[in-house]
Amino acid sequence: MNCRVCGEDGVRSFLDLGKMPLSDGLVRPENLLGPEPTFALEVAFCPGCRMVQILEDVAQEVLFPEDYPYFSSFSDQLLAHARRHALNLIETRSLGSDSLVVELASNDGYLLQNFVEAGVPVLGIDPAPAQVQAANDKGVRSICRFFGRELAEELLAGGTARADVIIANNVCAHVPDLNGFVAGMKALLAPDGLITIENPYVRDLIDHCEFDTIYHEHLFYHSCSGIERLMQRHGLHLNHVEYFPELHGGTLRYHVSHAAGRTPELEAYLAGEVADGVDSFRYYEGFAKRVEQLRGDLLALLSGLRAEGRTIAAYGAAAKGSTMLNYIGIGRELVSFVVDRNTHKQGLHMPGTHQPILPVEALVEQRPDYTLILAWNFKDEIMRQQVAYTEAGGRWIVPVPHPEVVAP
Ligand code: DWN
Ligand code: ZN
Repeated sequence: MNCRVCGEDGVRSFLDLGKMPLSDGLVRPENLLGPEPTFALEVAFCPGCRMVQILEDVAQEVLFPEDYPYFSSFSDQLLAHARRHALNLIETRSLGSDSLVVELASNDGYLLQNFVEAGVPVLGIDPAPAQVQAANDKGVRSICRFFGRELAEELLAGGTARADVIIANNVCAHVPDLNGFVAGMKALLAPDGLITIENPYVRDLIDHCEFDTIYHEHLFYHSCSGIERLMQRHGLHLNHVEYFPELHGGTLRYHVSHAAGRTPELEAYLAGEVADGVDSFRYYEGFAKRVEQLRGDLLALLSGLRAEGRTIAAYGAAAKGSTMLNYIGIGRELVSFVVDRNTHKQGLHMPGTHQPILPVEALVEQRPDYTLILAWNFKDEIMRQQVAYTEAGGRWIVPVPHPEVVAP
């Protein structure tokens, strides 16, 4: 296959998860017996531009349907992280009433609301109607569109000013035409503007065996080496990088602008990736074996508990949770239900394995002996919330980097 970014044909596969259902394709009760589409899920490395990417294409309209269930505001940790970023940008970029901040994949206004509060004009862009409605309801001006070169040109032609700040969190993994997306950012960015891009760090995915973060929504898995080449391709420059180990299993925030220049932090990350081979295939080639080991270990742990007559539930109807349940083969005979705080997900069923998604209160009401944390990236926030469950004798299982029962 040719690389999605640079077009070279040297792309090399390093993990094949087989045919998987769509991770956010939660199933309505009335559809449980109906057909459920599955798609090949295989991930590869491009030696040309260093981009890690999946090989299968699923139409954006299928991945992000009208009832796309993900709302960012259901995580306190994420809301706090977003607020810190917004307040820091307002101060360091001297943003005010004559500025413009644009967020791509702005979801329900979870981040832009902080700029609105400070009187800084914003524009949110997101293709999910319910999330855009929720954003506008809270006073965050948002439009329901997929972003790309065309929309950038349309906005500029329609009189939108070039943006002082463009924020793109957890979206540069999701866009098939990544080149068009970056070209759109370049066109929309003011001459002295700043782009900040946040994505889970592919190095953490490999180092901590976070294979479940691989699903069809995530076409790309980013590194400094890949992002720098991608930006150079469009006449932009990667200038700086920040690391957030607690966010989504390890997240990098990339700082990009029209101006050249690298901070010492970025130099260190780039040098580290070369020194450890993150920019070459050898870093990825042993990963499949480690995923198989995790699969065996988790199945043995869960099956052993069930053989002892223990009951097991799961926490977090996360997209990664679907990959975990379906790839490991965790059916309802092992894990009977999943709880989630997101009211849009409650009453639906997990893709493929079909566990019902219940309100979080079910943990205390039904008191499963163990609960597998599928949203392990928020495990501390979740365990802090659910003290009543552990005080009643409940125990947590965390699946990555190694499946284990963790003390509360
Ligand atoms: O790119 C993406 C990644 C970064 O985040 C998108 N695919 C959306 C999302 O993927 P995900 O669905 O795997 O993400 P989360 O945010 O890890 O999912 C957490 C789930 O857990 C959500 O359904 C909300 C739920 N939750 C909860 O029930 N109680 C979360 C928290 C923090 C809680 O306290
Ligand atoms: Zn490439």
